[in-house]
Amino acid sequence: MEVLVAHHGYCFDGATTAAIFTRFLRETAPGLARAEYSYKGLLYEPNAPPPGDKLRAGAVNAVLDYRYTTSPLLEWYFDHHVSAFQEKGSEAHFRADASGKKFHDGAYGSCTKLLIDVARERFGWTAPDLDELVRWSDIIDAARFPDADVASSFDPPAMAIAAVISEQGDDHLCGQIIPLLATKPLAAVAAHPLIAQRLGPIKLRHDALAKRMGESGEQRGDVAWFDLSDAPLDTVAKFVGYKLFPSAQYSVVLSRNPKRVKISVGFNPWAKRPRGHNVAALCERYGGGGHPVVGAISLPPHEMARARTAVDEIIAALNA
Ligand SMILES: [Mn+2]
Repeated sequence: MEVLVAHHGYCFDGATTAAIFTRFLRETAPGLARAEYSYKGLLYEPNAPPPGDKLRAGAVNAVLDYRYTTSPLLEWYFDHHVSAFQEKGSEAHFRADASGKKFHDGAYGSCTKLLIDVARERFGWTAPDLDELVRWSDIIDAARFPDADVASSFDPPAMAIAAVISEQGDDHLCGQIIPLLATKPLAAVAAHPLIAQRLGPIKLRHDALAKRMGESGEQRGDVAWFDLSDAPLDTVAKFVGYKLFPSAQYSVVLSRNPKRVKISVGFNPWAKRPRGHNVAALCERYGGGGHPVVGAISLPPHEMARARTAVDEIIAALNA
C-alpha cells in the first residue's frame, strides 16, 4: 500500500505536518506501519490546479496545510488556512463529510499544532518526542517570535531547517528531510549534511537581501513598503522589514522570479497597536490568500503592471 502525503510546499509547517502525519498513520492505521510514504509539495501558484489533480488512485491520499479538494480520492485532510475553501462547493462538501478524517480550523497558528491536537483528542495518539518540533512549527508559522532579531536568526536548529526548506525545498529534498523530522531531534536534523551544507550560502544571500531592503525600503503611513522587483528574488526575509521600520504596522513586498510576480503582505507581529485589517481577505481580492496576519498574491510574470496597481491599492487600504 502506498500513502501519498500532499503537503503545503515548501515551508516548515507543511513539512512538519507531513512528518507528524507519517508517524501518526504508521502508529495508528492498520496495515500502514510499513507502507511506502511519498511526499508531494503543493504550491500557491497562479492557476494552481485543485489539489485533487495530484492525488493517486489506489493510494491512501492526504492533503495537509493546503486547500481543500472535493476529490473522491481525498482520505485525510488537515488545514488551518482561512482561505482553504476556494474550489467551488468545497466548504459545503467539507461540512457534509462524515469520514472523521478531515479537519480544518482557521484559528490555529500552525497545521502541525492542529494535527497533534486532533490526534490526541480524537485518536488518543501522542508523540512526546515531537514536542519540540510542534512548538517550533507553531512559533514559525504563526510568527510568534519574541522580536524581529530572533525572527531573522538562523541559530535555532528549527530556523536553519526552515530556511533550507523554504529556499531550496523540492519533493526530492523534502522527501529526505521529512522522515528525519519525524524521527530525530531538531538539533540532529540541523546538523545533517542535507541542512548544514546548504545553510552557508543561504545566510550570505539573506545578508545581501537585508542590505537591498535597507536601500529600497520606505514607510508610507503605517506600511513599510519594499519594491524588490528590479532583480529576481531568490531568497526571502519575512521579518527584516520590521527590523528596518519598527513603527510600521504592516509590510508590503513586491518581488519577482522567472515563474511569477509576488506581492507579500504582512502584519508586524511586534506592532504596538492592534491589527485593523484581515490580510487574507485583502489578498483574496486579487486572487491570493493566506492568514489574517500574513498573505500573498502571485501573478503571472508578465503582469507586473497589474501587480503595481494592486500594491498601491493594498497600501491605501492598509492605511485607511
Ligand atoms: Mn501552515
